[in-house]
Amino acid sequence: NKHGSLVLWFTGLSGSGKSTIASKLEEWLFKQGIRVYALDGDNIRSGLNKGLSFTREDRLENNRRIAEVAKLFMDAGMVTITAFISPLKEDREQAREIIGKNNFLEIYVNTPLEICEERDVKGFYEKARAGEIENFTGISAPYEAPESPDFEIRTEEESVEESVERLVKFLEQKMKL
Ligand code: GGZ
Repeated sequence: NKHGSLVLWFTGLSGSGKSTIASKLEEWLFKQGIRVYALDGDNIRSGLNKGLSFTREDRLENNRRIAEVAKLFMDAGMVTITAFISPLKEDREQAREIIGKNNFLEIYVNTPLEICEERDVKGFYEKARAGEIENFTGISAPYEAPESPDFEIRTEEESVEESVERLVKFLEQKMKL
């Protein structure tokens, strides 16, 4: 792999910790002088993908556009991190195909639904249980866990710092940072 030609595709439930870990990793890489950019809901769903809902069809389209944008950043020489639920295998397979399997690493943030629901940082799970949010992943819409992710993080078992440290070691092997 050419240095930097890589997409780290995070997947996991809402509230699993994807964005937190992704942004800490981004910060670490940036401080090392590595060109890196992270895509997440804040810069994609609020802009380019404004208008897409959470139906199956729109999620697939959301993830398709994210993969295309990630590919552009990758082509521009950045280590590119994406942090979206990307709930179905179909979503991740589509991304892998767009980006190219040699440049795509699937990072599974494996936080069980019970824990995400217990934390309920944004109060979405409570609302989803009450029927106030439709198609909520884990409650009223499916999440298919990756079967063989390139890297797995269990947030109940380690801290954000530990996860990032382990990820960095993994990346060092993968891309000779
Ligand atoms: C799941 C939803 C929903 C529904 C709004 N289902 O915790 P958050 O707030 O910040 O992360 C969730 C985010 C998920 O958007 P993605 O683009 O990552 O999803 S996907 O890949 O499936 O397209 C949550 C918020 O949006 N949110 N409604 N119904 N998450």
